[in-house]
Amino acid sequence: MSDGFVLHGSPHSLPTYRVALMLRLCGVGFRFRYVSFQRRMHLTPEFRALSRWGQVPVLEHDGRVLLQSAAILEYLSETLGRFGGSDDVARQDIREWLFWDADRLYPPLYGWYSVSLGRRGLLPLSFDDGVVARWKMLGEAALGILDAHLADQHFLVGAEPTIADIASYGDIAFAKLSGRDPAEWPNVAAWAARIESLPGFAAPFDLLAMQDADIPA
Ligand SMILES: N[C@@H](CCC(=O)N[C@@H](CS)C(=O)NCC(=O)O)C(=O)O
Repeated sequence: MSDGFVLHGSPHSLPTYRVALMLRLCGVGFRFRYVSFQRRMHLTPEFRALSRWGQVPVLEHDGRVLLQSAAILEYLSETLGRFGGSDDVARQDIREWLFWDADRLYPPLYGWYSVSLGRRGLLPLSFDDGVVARWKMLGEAALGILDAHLADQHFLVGAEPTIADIASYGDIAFAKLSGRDPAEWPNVAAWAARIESLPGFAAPFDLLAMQDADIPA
């Protein structure tokens, strides 16, 4: 049962995972359409007609084509009435965390995953030592900020989980897949465990595989 949602992406794609996790935590099934980077499926005219920047994730719903994982999370929270924050002040805070994530946390942590994909030979990726060192420094600095914020908060905004948590949790899940232990940032590790205990939670490769699938609610 797809509930009318079609998600195009890859299990190796952190932003794809965010959207899949949101759907899963909302108890919504979806059709998954695997886009293989190795087979360069993201460059085909068919895919470019869907995704103006040739990027995943793409979510199709109700005749609409939605891009950019954070914007998709906002769309889903409005459409499904979940994880959107309790009032306007909370919604503004959530948006600020989403933009901070896109600016400071996601880029270096996804860099860590790209380095690990290259080292494992899963994609033809290699990076200068200077770039790797900069991602390490920026990622650790951003995790330090997250850890300080979470010292006296159970979730990023307010007392309940929101799409800000789901977006940033995706970064932590992929940092783990890159071999980094969030225990280095104890408040981040405790927060990640709270998200992992939400009903319906699934880790990236438990949720998505490298093939098309109907993912049940
Ligand atoms: N800011 C975007 C990032 C999307 C993104 O970087 N997607 C990558 C895979 S994770 C992609 O499609 N890369 C292919 C390309 O850029 O050519 C989002 O959050 O959706």
